[in-house]
Amino acid sequence: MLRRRLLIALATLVAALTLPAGAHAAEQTMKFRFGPIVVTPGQNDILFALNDKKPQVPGWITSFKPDLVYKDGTPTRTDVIHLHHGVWLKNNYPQFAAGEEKSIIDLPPGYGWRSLPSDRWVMNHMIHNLTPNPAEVYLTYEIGFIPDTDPAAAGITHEVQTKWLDVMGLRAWPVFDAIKGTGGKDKRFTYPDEVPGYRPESYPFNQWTVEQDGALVGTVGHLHPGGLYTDLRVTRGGRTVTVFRSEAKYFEPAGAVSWDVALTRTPQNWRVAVRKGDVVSVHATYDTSRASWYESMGIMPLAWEPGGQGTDPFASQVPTRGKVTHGPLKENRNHGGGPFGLPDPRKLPDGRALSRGAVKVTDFLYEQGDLKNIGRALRPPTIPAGKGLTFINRDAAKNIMHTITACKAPCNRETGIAYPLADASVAFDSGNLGYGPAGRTAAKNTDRWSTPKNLRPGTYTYFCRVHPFMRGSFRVKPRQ
Ligand SMILES: [Cu+2]
Repeated sequence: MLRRRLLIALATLVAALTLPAGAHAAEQTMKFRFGPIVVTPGQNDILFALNDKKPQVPGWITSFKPDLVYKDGTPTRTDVIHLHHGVWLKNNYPQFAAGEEKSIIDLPPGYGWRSLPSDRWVMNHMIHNLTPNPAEVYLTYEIGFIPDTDPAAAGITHEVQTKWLDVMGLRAWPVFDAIKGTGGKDKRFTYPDEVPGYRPESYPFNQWTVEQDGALVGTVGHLHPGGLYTDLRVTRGGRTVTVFRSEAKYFEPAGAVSWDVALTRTPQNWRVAVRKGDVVSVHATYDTSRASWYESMGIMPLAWEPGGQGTDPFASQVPTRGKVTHGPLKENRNHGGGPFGLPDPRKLPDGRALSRGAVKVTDFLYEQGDLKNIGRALRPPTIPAGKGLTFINRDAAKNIMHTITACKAPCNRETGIAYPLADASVAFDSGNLGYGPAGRTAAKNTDRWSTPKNLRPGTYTYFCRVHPFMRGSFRVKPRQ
């Protein structure tokens, strides 16, 4: 009798060791491909489309791994076409998201997102084509999935939901600018904390007031180049603690200036207990010592378990640091910045005087002062100090946007993911000149822009943020 009991106990122990409760031992990897998506050269719109590429039986999603590829499965080079962002919406709320950092999400054992065939999925994407050539691409994603019919489904005892935390709130185009030199002495600009006049009580967009007791189960940040980290904080009764910092670890040799980066995610044992009435907030910090970062983002989607258990962050320390979700990616290897053979515009003679008139932008070329022009059109057009130089984007009629963005002279080196940068000592930026659907676009909804009138005499170099191979210059002359 005793021997039999011992055997049962041993057998139970062995079972427990080989198949811990809730392990994802039985999960299937489901691969989905959304597309083809035709990306036009100036495309900078946010597109929404119904998405039936999802599990077709009831079950649990335990992990998510995104990518952006051509038809043959090769990832698109980041300096050619990049995934500005993709958001997988479920029943009108974001469930998963990805940017060019391509973070991999993986829930702890025993946790899952519920997935039902009746769920309505919508794909929201913004894919950025940095060249004048249209292309067809696909968004791919691998989902770890346990169908209800699998005995392992019984091991999922914690249902999580996604809670979207964005420094700008939930909106289609949640961006802010981090301008070179702002952010105090350390030249690190934190949004929204360092926005002049910021007060938490009058800026609710980056906050979530918890509706019921529960546990935060996991998160990873989303930042753009220049981003250093996103912080997740919990405020209760006037006290605030940071419960996680998702750090951008740059593989990029030039530092915090490109998409060659991975972000850290929460450790698998991270559980933060929050109470009804707690305020959870997200904050994004960018390095402004080297360049300006226009249209930046700061997002921290949370896996959240209503009613779940965790560590009270006001009573004991929770781990605030984690590990990156992947290593360097091959598609990021074209860094740019090498010699390229374009002229140094500071050494060119004056071009046309343009105190009246404008520089037209046609077929991806700045008509006066483009570094790829030949003859007189290559020379920097001039304006007298006190005047602005007007640019008109003629390509806007073809739904192609361009920008005029200051970069440090000579701004004539090879294009790559880390070059050119908006790194001029005098920063200016036109925004995206062109037209787009209201509220779902980066467009300024105008085709023209003038440079600031207070530029000192000298030669100014600029590039197009949408198509970084586009470079130009102009010259401010002293008043006679
Ligand atoms: Cu452009």
